[in-house]
Amino acid sequence: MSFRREAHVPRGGPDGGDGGKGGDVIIIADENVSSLTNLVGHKHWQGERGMNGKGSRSAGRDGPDIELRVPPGTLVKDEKTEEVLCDLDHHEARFLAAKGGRGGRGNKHFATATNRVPHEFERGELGTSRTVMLELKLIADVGLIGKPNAGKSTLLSRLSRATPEIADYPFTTKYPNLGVVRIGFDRQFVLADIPGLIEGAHAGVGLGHEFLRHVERTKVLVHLIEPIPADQTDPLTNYRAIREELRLYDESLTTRPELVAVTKCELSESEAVAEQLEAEIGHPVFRISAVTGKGLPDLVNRVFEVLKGL
Ligand SMILES: Nc1nc2c(ncn2[C@@H]2O[C@H](COP(=O)(O)OP(=O)(O)OP(=O)(O)O)[C@@H](O)[C@H]2O)c(=O)[nH]1
Ligand SMILES: [Mg+2]
Repeated sequence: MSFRREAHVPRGGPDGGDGGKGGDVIIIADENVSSLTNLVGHKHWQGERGMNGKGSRSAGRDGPDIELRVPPGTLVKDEKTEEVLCDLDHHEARFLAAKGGRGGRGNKHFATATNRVPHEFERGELGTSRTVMLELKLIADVGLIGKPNAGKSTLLSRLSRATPEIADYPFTTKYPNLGVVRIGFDRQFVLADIPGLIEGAHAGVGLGHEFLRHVERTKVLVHLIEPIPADQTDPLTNYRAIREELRLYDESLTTRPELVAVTKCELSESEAVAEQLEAEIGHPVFRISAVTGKGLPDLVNRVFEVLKGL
């Protein structure tokens, strides 16, 4: 509340300016951020307070907003109900996590014909506060799928700078790994190594169920088939089993573009397996070897073409 007081201006009238708005807390997806680690350890984020209004009709400055930058693919969930409040799925997507309070109005707003000396003014509102959970879902262009031990992690490590764990036993990979596959100077795609899928994965068996969610978010699938599985299973049966898991989990996954590759093709048995698969699915199957590097450029180029065509 303020009144204009100045020499030679009798009864200058009310001139209390408005208070500034409090700063918001905004969560923004930014493709230059690759993980949530920079938010770990810091639990409270508060927009700055707006400044008070002053005399001479001067309004208080708004408090600056706080912007939390997170990788695209971050889900904002309600802490209690775990309801998804926002899916920040693309660069620059924004979510207003907590709104700063509105500034109060100064007494100049309260002048009327009958009340020319208003002593009324408003106090600023309190801002809102909210507790949210941030969860990063990966967004890869291409997902590597297949039975455990098919050679998925090895392939990812050959094609990108990712360093997933590799071993000659099933279920080596417990969490998806991401790698950027570069072709020449200016073309690239993001490849995800997804933990091995087994029968019943759609219903939660093995590690599969949780990771079928990640498969769902990829645009192209590369299905790897091991020619001589250590568990003596039949490669063709394995191929069909994975396709069936995809179908049971989500029918729409069966129409997602899929490239099929027989791995470990430096082993002599692999050619017969590739031919059988081609007969079954009616289109060419890649023969690749992460050991010799054979077939890798062909596969990568084809993946890139399919992505470009989408
Ligand atoms: N001979 C040969 N062995 C390979 C090739 N690629 C992978 N392997 C071997 O196959 C085994 C399994 O490879 P991984 O890359 O761990 O298989 P994965 O599909 O990621 O397996 P999970 O993570 O358990 O699902 C390892 O012993 C690899 O060394 C290949 O091209 N030729
Ligand atoms: Mg693996």
